[in-house]
Amino acid sequence: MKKVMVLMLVAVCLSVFVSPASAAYKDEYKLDIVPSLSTGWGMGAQYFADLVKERSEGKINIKVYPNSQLTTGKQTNAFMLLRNGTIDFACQSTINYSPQIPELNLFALPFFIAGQPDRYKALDAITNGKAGKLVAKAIEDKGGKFLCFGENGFRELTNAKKEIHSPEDLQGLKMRVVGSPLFLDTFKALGSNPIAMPWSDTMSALQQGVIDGQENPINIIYPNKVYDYNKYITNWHYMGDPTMFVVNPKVWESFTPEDQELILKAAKDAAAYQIALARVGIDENDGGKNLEYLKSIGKAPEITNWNAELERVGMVVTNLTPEETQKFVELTKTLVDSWRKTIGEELVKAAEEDMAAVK
Ligand code: X2X
Repeated sequence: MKKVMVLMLVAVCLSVFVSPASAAYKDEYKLDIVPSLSTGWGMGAQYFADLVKERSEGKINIKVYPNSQLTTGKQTNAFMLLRNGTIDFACQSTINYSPQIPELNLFALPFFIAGQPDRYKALDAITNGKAGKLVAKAIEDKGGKFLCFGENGFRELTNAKKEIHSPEDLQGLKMRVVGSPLFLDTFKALGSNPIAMPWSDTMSALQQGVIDGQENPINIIYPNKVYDYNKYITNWHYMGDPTMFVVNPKVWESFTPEDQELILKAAKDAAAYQIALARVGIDENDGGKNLEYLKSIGKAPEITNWNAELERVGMVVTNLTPEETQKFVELTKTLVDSWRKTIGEELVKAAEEDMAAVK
């Protein structure tokens, strides 16, 4: 009799644990992003959440928390919070995870990708190539489930004081950068006065004149109306800034294989959208393919020529000549060499090979 009772108890316990995984799904999964929902980054993240909800028929509900709400403004702590489960999902910039995952500094090496004949082809070669696999592995080794790369965009320079054509023009300017050491090194090497600051404080710092300028992709600059305080933009494309769709590994394991597949597919679709948004009207060599793609998914953008639009809202747009760019490259060469070691020779070499293969 006692044995039967024990067996029955075991059966009851098991039924609780072995019940369909979906029963254990959370009511809401929190997804972390740094900027607002009106940026290309934010729109891509929201599209991901929408696709997952729609395709899972409401079973998986991801909520996008913009403006670094989940990290209370401390965007460079974001990976730790994903790892410890405070954050379930993220669409994050490699820059913000780089303090914990040094390999991610690869993308921020100044002029490493921009120095290639076609910077977009070069970036794709890395994210889809050997280097991209090594980066994904570095994230997984540190405790994040990697899904795919999206895109924030190539980062450009804005300021309130003057047109920047050369490092001399940057001398002494107070430039806001992300709190990641490579950015401080780069902006010091160029002769400016870099100030590390979260994005959430940047617009008010620009407004108050605490800083003269900042660097970000046009996709962040425009929706935040940086042009209200910074009249000048220099398109120097000095680093490519991919985003990464990632999940807390325990959360990932809690999904059925079918739902994992659904989520991965949605992340890839959302990433394709985010990448096209980061490039349309900016990539001068895309032959119209980004616009075509956005039209094909019913998401044609309003603005298809960004330089013209930035001028329309009052900015002075400076496009550097190759000779002008070269001066910035020369001043950052030594730091690129020293950062190669921090990032890892194997990874940097893999990226160079990936890029060389598409030249
Ligand atoms: O802080 C920034 O500059 C931003 C919004 O681009 C990132 O999160 C890397």
